[in-house]
Amino acid sequence: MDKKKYLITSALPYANGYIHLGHIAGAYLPADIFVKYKRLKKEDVIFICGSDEHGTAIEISALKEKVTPKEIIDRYHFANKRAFEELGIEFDIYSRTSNEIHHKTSQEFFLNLYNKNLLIKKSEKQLYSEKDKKFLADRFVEGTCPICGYEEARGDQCESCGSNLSPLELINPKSKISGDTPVIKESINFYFPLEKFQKKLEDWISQKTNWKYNVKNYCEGWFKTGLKDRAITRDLEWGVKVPLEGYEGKVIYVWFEAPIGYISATKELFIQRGNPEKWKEYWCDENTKLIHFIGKDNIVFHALVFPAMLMAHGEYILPDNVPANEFLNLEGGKLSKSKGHGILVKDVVKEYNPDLVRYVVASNLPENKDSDLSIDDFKIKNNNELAGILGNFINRTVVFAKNKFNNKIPARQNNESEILKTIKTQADIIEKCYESFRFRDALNETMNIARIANKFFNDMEPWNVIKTDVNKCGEIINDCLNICYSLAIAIYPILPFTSKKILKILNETDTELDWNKIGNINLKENRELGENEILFPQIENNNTTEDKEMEEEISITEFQKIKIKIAKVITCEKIPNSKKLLKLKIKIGDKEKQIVAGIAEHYLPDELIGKSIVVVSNMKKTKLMGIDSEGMLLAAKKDDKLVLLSTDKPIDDGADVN
Ligand code: B3M
Ligand code: ZN
Repeated sequence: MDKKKYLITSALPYANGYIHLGHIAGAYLPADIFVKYKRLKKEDVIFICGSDEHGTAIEISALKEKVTPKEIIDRYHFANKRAFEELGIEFDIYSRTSNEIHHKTSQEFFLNLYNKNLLIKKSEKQLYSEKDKKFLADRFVEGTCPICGYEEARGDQCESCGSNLSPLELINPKSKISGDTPVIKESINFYFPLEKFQKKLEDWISQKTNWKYNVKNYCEGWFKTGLKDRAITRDLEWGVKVPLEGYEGKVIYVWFEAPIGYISATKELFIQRGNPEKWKEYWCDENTKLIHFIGKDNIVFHALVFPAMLMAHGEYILPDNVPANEFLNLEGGKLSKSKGHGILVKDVVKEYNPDLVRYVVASNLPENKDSDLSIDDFKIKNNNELAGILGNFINRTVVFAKNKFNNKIPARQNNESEILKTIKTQADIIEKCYESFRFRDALNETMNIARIANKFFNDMEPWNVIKTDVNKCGEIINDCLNICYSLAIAIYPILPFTSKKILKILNETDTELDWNKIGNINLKENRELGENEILFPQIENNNTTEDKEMEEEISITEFQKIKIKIAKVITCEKIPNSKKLLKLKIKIGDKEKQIVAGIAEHYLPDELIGKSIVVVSNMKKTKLMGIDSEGMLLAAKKDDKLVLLSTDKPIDDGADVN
């Protein structure tokens, strides 16, 4: 039999908002932890994600901001891609559903079902605006609620009385685009025959003995009510066009094409890797386990609708598991971007070590029920657990080796170690947690390695043993250092950045970690250790943003110390291995200087050559990535936007800015 493969997906976030910790807890961190664990187990695994860039929500955001949908999706796609990276979430690909390959793949999928006569055509009355020249989808109309009389009810729902509505029920409907009064017009749309698949789905899910209770239970609820056919095309502009003549002005419904995005992204990944046919080894091979990580609001699409689509298509595997999570609440209220009180990833990583963020979220994962995250958790978990237990063990071991064994790994007499055997058993326990998607338990059992290790250190009293038996003490410290290495492996799925730091402290050059080495004697004797580092500095108080925004006032003399001048860019180039930095040669009057600036994500080198910019010219020389920088350029920054300051009329370089 071929080796098992894993195809892991995380829900494709809509590219109309920033990723927050509620998203991370639902679909991204658990998936990343699982993938990292599988990579340590040397399994064949690919991890797929990308932006979901269609749907009315995106069109509405564009309308509100008076920009094109393209502008919206570009803004959030790149911002979210970066946020995931900053949190150490490593997809093999973070694609986008606006890519051509996705449009093609979705259209092929649609045609496959159409050609098998599986799709149902239905003509329905809809609101049409002559002025906007389009049918108005639910969210594009507003009118008076027929139930409560609220005047700004949406086409799908009245926000005042909560009633579900259809656009045709609204009294005095108006287009949200132009205010035009729409007329009723017939339109033909396609339906997917979900009802027909109920029996097949029920049989399939009944065999899934390892699915989470909440997911199965939810599906059973749907079966009880009875599955209904679903419209899979819409009268909209923005989206994947219906690939049939006579259906111009219609797109495939976003929830039909978005999950196909998992397939398109896999295709794209292997095109990038120069092996364009290899995606089939994942999608068309029964040895592949397809696992969808999602939040509970997406269960119906991943556990019922998409599997039914895959059954109808016939050439693809079905999901092996859909380990959906519940919701993560923040201080009692739901962490949702629509309510606007979530903690955004892009902000939280500026405040805290990304591993602390991963740890706090992982220990609060809403695996079986909604869970609650409190802001105090960052401080408490950092100080009491990460610093107090994990950091403490690494630090006391390394400091002991440094002070008493010349910063070297002391020799051992004996190749058996009881304590390492205990650690190995602990690894087996953690493995079972991962295999059954119990990540909170996995975290706790991982921390138990550090707890066991601290107890060992206390019980063995190396500080006393050294007085009478240096060799025995060396053996204890050798055990402890090997536990540090085991910890670097065991924590990697949850705390990848800290894992790397531990390897550096141990001066371990073999960074290719292997889960099966946990509890082994891995470290070479007598080798020198690296430099110690405090892994989790204590957090004293959670600074509130208000504190930070308090501006300190300065005097004119203080301001005059800063020399700001106009400079001309002579040359500009990227700095190898740096995403952010550009190296510029600038001319300020008769002086030339070199500066390094963190603007590579916003400007191409060629764009800058010849430009006049504003710089602080009397900065102390400093080094960035080993390169001298003798000044600082001025730029304005808000959220993810950065623009260079310039003058409104040309002026010679060297001019003073006061
Ligand atoms: N974009 C919904 C969401 O972000 C949707 C998921 C698509 S997964 C194929 O919650
Ligand atoms: Zn109402």
